[in-house]
Amino acid sequence: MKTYNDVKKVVYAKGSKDPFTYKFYDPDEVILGKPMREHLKFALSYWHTIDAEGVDMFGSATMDKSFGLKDDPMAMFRKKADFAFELMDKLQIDYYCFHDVDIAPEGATVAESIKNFNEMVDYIAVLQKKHGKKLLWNTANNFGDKKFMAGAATSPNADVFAVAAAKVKAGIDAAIKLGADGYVFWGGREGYDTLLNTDMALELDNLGRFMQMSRDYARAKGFKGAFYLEPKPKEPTKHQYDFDAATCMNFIRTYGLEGDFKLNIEANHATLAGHTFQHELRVATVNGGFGSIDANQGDYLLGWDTDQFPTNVYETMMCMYEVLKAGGFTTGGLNFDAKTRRQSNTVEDILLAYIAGMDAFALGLRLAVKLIEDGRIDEFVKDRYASYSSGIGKKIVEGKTNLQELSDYAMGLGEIKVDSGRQEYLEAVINEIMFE
Ligand code: XUL
Ligand code: CO
Repeated sequence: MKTYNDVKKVVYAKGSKDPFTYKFYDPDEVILGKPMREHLKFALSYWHTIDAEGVDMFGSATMDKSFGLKDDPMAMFRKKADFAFELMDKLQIDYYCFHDVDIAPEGATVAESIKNFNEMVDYIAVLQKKHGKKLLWNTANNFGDKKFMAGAATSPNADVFAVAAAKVKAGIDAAIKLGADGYVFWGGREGYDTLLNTDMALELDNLGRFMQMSRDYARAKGFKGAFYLEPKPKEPTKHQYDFDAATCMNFIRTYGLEGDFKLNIEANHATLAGHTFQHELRVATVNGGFGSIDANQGDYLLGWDTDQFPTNVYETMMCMYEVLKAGGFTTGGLNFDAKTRRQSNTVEDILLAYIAGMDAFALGLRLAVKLIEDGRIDEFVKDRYASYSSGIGKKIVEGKTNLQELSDYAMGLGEIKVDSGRQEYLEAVINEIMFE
């Protein structure tokens, strides 16, 4: 097999046996009037790709991403940034995403950390321009440090709330400087482990205030991008306030954040919440919250967030079906919130993992288009609700009837026959589309 250095650029080569080629992703191929790269808007996740070294609960690092520069953290993070942009070039990835702590070393104080962060933002701004890349979104890691053990905006300690605010302010300043399309809030420890020590009402209101202040600051400074809440039901806290898409939409409305806030839906978070990925995307769309996606997959036999590269084509197809139905991405995209397995510990594995994920989504897009063009599924759903297009059904959806009229109408009905849902037939249609 080739080595990392042998691979200059991963290109589309249908049918090739070279592992370092795309078999389904042809970035400039136009599908439904748009190049694939614009449909898919792939992003590299800095934390998994550039920083994570394979540490797990039971064992130490299996990869070394320090470039031999552990003694000079700023130099190390500059090298990491060079590596990130080199990887994006090789993989033809146009976007990237990061947390503040992913791109710069933390200092002894908050002020020192933010100084390091700002310095690295300037460094990345130059690279971004040179390589022609864009920041899909950034965010603050307000969950890793021990001061965040009881939450950030939902911490019982107001000083922690202030530190979290300072980090988000610096992140928004960076988003503006780098021209980010979005800014993400994932409430890593915004939740609780036991209600015995928790004032839920105050915590939720504080979280709402935190989002309002962030939005107001960003808009006043001219940030035009989208804000996203990223739902996740648990891990690290037992119960997170951003549980799932429906819960987040309720939060957005309760605190008057509509219009500014949408959702960043992650596949593995959906399944942790007991939903399918497709369900979470549909809930986001029907509530006006479709925004961006963290592309990965979990393991149905494991109960945690394994953040695997997505290779399940059924899932990527149904995801892209939802994306197309939602009108495609505007500010959002597909961020690979995914890491190579602990045993896939070479630099070549990073390329192979992205290739696998990108090809799975390219295939998903091609199949979703086929599904839509085939039309049988959409037609079936349309017919299934035909009773709402005329007569009493039409009156119901147009709000032109009432309980009395409906009752009078129902009294005149004889036996009612509800048509078959035809689930098995529809599932067979999907197999036909996928494998014919
Ligand atoms: C954690 C997770 C985060 C967010 C950003 O499960 O998904 O990486 O995407 O903080
Ligand atoms: Co995520």
